[in-house]
Amino acid sequence: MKIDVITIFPGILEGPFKESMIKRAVDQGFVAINLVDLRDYTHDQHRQVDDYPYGGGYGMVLKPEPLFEAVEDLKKRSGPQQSRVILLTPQGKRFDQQEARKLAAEAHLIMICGRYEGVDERVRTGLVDEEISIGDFVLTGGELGAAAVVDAVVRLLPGFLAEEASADESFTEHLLEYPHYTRPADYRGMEVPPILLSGNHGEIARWRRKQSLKRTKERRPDLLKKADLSKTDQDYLEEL
Ligand code: 9D3
Repeated sequence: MKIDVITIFPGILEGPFKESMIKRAVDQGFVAINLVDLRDYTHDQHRQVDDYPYGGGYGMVLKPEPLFEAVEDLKKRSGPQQSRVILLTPQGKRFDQQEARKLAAEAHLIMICGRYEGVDERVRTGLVDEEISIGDFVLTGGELGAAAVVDAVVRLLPGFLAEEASADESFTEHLLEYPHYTRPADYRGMEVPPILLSGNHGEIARWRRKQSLKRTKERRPDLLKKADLSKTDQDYLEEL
């Protein structure tokens, strides 16, 4: 997979992609992540990427020409494979795991990070395939949105995550995690639940499932509607 991220602040994204899991995915060749400075696609002396809004009003708008030229150039460079162009914007569809799975199946993503008051409308209508928001809060630009989306997508690339981890994930999807413990068994009087020390793997699995269900009901009851629940699961939720 190839991911191009178009931004006027490539520095914001240099850190996130050069650490930990994403670095490993890049080093192992699962993905190539390319930070593209939008100013490299300007032609004027001031490398101007934004301008005043027609009709007046507050703030600046990203100009269409550098964005069109950048996307056209990146598509040409990536060759015959299909490219999906994504604009990170507060007006986009809320990003979720289902969307991450869809994007992980693409060969080439071009992500455009919005800034200022927004982008010229012709970019949305004539260049962008899909608009994504990462949630209902206000960021200063799309860069951290792009970082979140890239992170969620790259960990899903085939072969990257351990098989057992992804199998586990499909089983527990739409449920919150059970509590985790490691040594010591007693830390300042806070003890690990004895069941986890019992060695009884059947009992442990049942306890963990119940904890997941309980936690989800308490904190994210909205998720339970989507979860794949057995009769035993449903009986336990009734009991709570
Ligand atoms: C103060 C400007 N706002 C007027 C109502 C609109 C606005 C434009 C651009 C608000 C924020 C931004 C910058 N944010 C993003 O580009 C962004 C974002 C976000 O703010 N929240 C969640 N997801 C995303 S993805 C891109």
